[in-house]
Amino acid sequence: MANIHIPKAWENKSLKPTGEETYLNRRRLIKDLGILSAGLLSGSALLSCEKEERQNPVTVIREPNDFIFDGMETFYPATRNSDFSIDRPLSEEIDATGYNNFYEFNAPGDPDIKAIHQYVDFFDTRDWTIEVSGLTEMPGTYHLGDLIQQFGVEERLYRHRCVETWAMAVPWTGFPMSTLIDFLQPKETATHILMKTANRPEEMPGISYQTWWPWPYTEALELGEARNEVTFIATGLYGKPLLKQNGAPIRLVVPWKYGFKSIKSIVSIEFVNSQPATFWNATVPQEYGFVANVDPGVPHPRWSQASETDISTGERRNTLKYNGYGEQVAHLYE
Ligand SMILES: Nc1nc2c(c(=O)[nH]1)N[C@H]1C(S)=C(S)[C@@H](COP(=O)(O)O)O[C@H]1N2
Ligand SMILES: [Mo]
Repeated sequence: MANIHIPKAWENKSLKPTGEETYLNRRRLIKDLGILSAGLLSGSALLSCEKEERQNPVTVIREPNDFIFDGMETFYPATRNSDFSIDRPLSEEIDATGYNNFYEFNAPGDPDIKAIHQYVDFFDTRDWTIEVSGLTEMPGTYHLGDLIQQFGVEERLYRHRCVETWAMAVPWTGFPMSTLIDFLQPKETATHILMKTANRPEEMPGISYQTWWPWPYTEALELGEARNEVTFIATGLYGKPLLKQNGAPIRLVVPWKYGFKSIKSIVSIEFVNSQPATFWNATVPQEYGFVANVDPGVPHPRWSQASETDISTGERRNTLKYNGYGEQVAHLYE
């Protein structure tokens, strides 16, 4: 491997555009949703600060994932757990994998920050490990393959609601977070679980130019929330290992909270004894609370949260309190 220059994602101009039609459809959808993404955070103003001439390769990546461990493919597709079905049709796979939010891969000069799949090629998800530390009986470095082999995986259908008001419904594959927590045996003094995303400017173009954000991306849950039956660790989507734009190879899924809580590409887990600082909450606390439960009755300071737009159908529908998971989670907040 020595002496091989690996070009950064934004240096690679040789990729050929494919999937133009999908791209055009998506552009139309994005236009419909335009006001939302344009208004996302003060970041949109900052985004224009460094413009760079580049051709965007237009690809929707649906190829198999990078190697994670021998035999990974035998875990997909997984058996569906019928306790977690939903009231609405699933989003199209091409929309859930082509319309994303992942700030680490926002690219300089790209006005369309949803087409994350264009910038993920150099993100290396092979041989993934997770470092576990803090108030736990089981600190150490765990190989993702070992965790999947130990816990097994199942499929669950979940709604997803982004704080920017777009929404989808998708089949995740993975294991309950409670299974992982039971295995890691937090000490009695632990109150929260803190997670961090990979911080690799060489592979993630968004990190190297958005220097104003407090990388790495971090998120946290109170332990009762983390142990709730709904809280899921996803390693797959649509019956296949996760694609990079969706947070490969392992991410959190907390569907009763706004999407930013569902941290992607997790490299570390720490058990702590107080509410930790998290990426969006620390940066823009007046707009992004720590708890961040989906609530149509509580508007974002800059827009209503009463309704949402489906990324596949463009349908506008009313947002449900706790995104429809009240039966399972409301007791946590009483
Ligand atoms: N590390 C990291 N995780 C992240 C984000 C991010 O920018 N970085 N975006 C969040 C937001 S705002 C949403 S809505 C979801 C989007 O997940 P999806 O792209 O798989 O739909 O990922 C969340 N997880
Ligand atoms: Mo989001």
